[in-house]
Amino acid sequence: MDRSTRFPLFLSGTTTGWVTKTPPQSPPTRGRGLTCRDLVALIGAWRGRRSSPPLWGRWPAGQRGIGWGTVSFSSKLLSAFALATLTTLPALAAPSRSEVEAQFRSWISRDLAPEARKAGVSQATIDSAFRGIRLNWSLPDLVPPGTTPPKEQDQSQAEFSSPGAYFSETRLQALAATGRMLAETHAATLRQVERTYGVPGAVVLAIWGRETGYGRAKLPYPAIEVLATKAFMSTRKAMFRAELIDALRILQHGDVAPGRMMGSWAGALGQPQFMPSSYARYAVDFDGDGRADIWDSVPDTLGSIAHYLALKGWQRGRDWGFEVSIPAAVSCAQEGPDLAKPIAAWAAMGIARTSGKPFPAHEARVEGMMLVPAGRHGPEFIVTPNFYVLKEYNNSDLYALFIGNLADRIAYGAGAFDGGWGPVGKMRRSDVLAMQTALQAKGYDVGKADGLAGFKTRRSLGDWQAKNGFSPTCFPDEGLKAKLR
Ligand SMILES: [Ca+2]
Repeated sequence: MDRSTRFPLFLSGTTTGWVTKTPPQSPPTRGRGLTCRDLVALIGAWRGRRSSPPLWGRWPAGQRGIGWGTVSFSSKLLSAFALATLTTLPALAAPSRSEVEAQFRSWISRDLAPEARKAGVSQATIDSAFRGIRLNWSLPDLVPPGTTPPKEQDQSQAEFSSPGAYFSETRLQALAATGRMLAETHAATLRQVERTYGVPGAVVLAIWGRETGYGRAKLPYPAIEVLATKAFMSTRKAMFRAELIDALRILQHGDVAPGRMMGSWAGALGQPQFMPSSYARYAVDFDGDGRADIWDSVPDTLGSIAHYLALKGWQRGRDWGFEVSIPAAVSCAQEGPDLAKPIAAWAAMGIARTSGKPFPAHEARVEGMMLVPAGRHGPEFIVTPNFYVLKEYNNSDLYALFIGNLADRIAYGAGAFDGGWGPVGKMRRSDVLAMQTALQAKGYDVGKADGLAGFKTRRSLGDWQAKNGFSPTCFPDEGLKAKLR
């Protein structure tokens, strides 16, 4: 799968609000088992005498809601049916909000509570968790009883633009200034975090800054309110039900009081924005008070972010990547984690750092990957496997680059990338999708054809350009749209 396309990369709104964006831990991470690397990291954590809450593992997702997608009628049949019922039956009104609230109370006691008790949550914890909790009708993607789920929004007419908008210089400079200050304030903790988990303090700070403005952003909602509303009536009930049970287990464990368990509109918790299932695996008590408190403890927040990256495979001692300049004679169609080479081999092709410094000797010996997020229209990189670990926090090339750049600003006083983000013309996602479909018809692998330009789409475009006598740019643009059919 073309991993870089799983989340939209070019939404213009992604740089606004810290806690209103897509949560970093997507459902696919939920079921991941414990690997050898996890065990090594766990042992490392234990050796560092940092207690970790029990690895609860995966809780059965519970009964799934009705699969809306599996019910299909031909529109003719449907309208015939509708006509027949309209003439014979009185219209059924959807229940009122107060009726739905009553159904919600009954669902908590009769449906959810028994499952929570089976998961080890006491009735007293359930009662205190739901005290004063009502449905939050302002959340997105709700499907109240008696209504039909909204149609999936057609994204094809959305604008497809250059990734440059993601890297707001004003915002990056502000985050870097605060980050450098906090690097001094928390220097001792950050040193200990790096010793324990192998993740540089600047990288941990960068994620903390990106997610919640170093804990200064107000977390808008009680987590139980969001998770319960979504488990009761949303387009993804089963996923949120499992997250809600995990959240109740956090309360049962005593790590946080119900009133302090605040999160985002999507149910992501605390300063690192962990979903409850991620909290269960990755949150740590780094200040040693017996509770993994990612709401009010800075050491627990920093330790938990680093622990997350360590278990996802962060390689101690390695950088995230380097901005480079790729000579015109070297094809840009060599991207992807599946085309890794020793960094010395990339250097031998004439690829050099834009800073003018050589690649560090210990990096030159080991593998790196080409990354051209905007093809020849933007900055170019050789990244290390740690870049893909950053993407585990939020599956987007641009997110990982944002974190890497912010970390470099905090650690070394670096600035913006040297390469500018060039214009790619005015296009819509449907235009990119048309190019992807054309490439697929010619036998190229574009990953998921979704109107976004992940690395497989970029390199297949580059290969097609080279084969047809064009100089490869490895990125969709207006000029290519006309040529590639
Ligand atoms: Ca603690």
